[in-house]
Amino acid sequence: MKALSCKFQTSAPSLESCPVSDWPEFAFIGRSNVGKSSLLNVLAGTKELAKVSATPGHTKLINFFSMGDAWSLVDLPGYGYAKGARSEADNFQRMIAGYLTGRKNLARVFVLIDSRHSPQAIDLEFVQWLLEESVPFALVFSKTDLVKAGLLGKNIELFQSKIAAWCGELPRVFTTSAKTGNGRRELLDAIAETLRGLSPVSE
Ligand SMILES: Nc1nc2c(ncn2[C@@H]2O[C@H](COP(=O)(O)OP(=O)(O)O)[C@@H](O)[C@H]2O)c(=O)[nH]1
Ligand SMILES: [Mg+2]
Repeated sequence: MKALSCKFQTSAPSLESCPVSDWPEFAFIGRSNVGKSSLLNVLAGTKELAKVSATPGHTKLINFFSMGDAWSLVDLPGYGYAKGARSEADNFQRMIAGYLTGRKNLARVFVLIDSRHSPQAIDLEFVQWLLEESVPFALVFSKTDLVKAGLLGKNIELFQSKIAAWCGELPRVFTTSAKTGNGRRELLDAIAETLRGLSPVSE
């Protein structure tokens, strides 16, 4: 896949205010600090993504970026920090759930998991919810440069064994490092593959 032009499109506080679009969307989510902004930068080959994503106000919104005038990369707010009032946390969940279950052109969700840790309850709960709602997703084990290959493999296996009972087929797994660029090609290839699968077949 050649270099793509990545442009910030817009931010939305709810499903209702998301832009009307036919472009397939690939959404990224994970707990705060998992390395989402860093990975999105590496994927897009730009600093713009992380800059927007880190701007106060934008961090709690759904941020849309156009990729090469063909698909969109969607940066969802990080889960896991239930700071603030209860009603604020509820609103936040509603926004994420609304987008993930209601967005017609959502092609796939990538759930980032910190590869240094054994399975965390909050990630497992989120993955269980995605499975219950039949939202198509893949797992992305991030920050692989910080973990030895043996432990990485063990943490992936542990995570898979925890979720196996909830799914017929295990979700696809990617490993990435924003530091070394590991996994960038595989993720972009998977996106390209999904896009090809979505395109109308021409005779
Ligand atoms: N060594 C290493 N550090 C990373 C990697 N990805 C992110 N970080 C660091 O982890 C911290 C959180 O990253 P960030 O991308 O802001 O996480 P976000 O909150 O999920 O957007 C920052 O200090 C990053 O420099 C990675 O792949 N390798
Ligand atoms: Mg971030």
